[in-house]
Amino acid sequence: MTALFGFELKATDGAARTGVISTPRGEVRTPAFMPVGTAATVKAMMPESVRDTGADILLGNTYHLMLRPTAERIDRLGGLHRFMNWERPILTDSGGFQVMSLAGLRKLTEEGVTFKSHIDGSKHALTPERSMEIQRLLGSDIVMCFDECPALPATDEEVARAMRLSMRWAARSKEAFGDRPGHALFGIMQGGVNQELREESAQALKEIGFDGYAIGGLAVGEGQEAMFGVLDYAPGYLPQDKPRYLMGVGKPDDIVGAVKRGVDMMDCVLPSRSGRTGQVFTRHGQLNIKNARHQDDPRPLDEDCTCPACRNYSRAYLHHVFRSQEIISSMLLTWHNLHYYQQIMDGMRQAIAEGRFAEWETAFHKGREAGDI
Ligand code: PRF
Ligand code: ZN
Repeated sequence: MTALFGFELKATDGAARTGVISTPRGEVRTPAFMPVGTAATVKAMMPESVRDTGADILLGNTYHLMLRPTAERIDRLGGLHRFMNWERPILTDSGGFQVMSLAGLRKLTEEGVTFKSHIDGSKHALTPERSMEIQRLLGSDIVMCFDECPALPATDEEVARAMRLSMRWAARSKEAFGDRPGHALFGIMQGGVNQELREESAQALKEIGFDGYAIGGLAVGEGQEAMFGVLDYAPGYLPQDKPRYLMGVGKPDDIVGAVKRGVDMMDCVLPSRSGRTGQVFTRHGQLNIKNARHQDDPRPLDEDCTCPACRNYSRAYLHHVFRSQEIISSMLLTWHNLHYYQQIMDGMRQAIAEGRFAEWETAFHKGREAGDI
């Protein structure tokens, strides 16, 4: 029988890897960037447009969808893929991280977490078992373990306690997930910036055994240098033959640095959220379209970009629609940012396959030297 879920490593270049994740809903080329579709939509984008930017997979959120419209309703309507008209793979986060960052009045116990909805204040509970059930009802292709990501600043004791709780929850997540051919369950490493705790966490996850392994607990305020410090060793604690997913990262240079250190998948709201606040990422650097210096500028955001915003519109137009709070502003800027992120991923995949990642990285940094453009 052919494997319903699999990962094939195609090439490595230093620690960087390129490969393909296979699922019944299609392939995911790695390194992969997953646009965030929190509330069953990548905000301001049609799903077919998201696909046109080059995305193979989206991220959805247990926390948001369980509150509204509820997992049971999505299940009755045929699952998340049909509900949001995205038939390709979907990875869902497990909810714990969003509870800690968004919900009101939280209470954490060995069993799980109870909290109040940020939408209407209603009371809810999440446990590893309930998170697995919700992600099953959604029809998620890649399910994440239920974990606790401690908020910074945290002591080593606090980070160790959260990591060990997350490892017990990982075992319960695996038990509750059961055997679901065609669906994958990823473990999540915790341990902050402490190398011993990271190693202990990786060991615990490998003993349980997962289809892929995430690195959680980073990009929570420790800074890029500290994050890269952890990524210098953490991917090496994880199995070579399984995908590695760095959660919630990041800026373009974070993504490139993570791939260089052996990460295969990432997600971040930055390209889509920035599109709505006027922040634009290009190969030549960043700009904010609301800045007055764009108001008479007939040039596109990026002369070399093939996205619809760059092919058909001037900076002057984009400045105007942003200032006028026209909906097309969010649409065009989000499209451009997602397209740029996918271009970075494509460039890295090709460079790794051809053994020229270092040269690609040098050119990437050189292109951005101008800073604000
Ligand atoms: N755990 C989960 N989701 C996450 C994180 C985590 O540690 C992070 C940390 N950057 C983002 N999203 N479950
Ligand atoms: Zn563009």
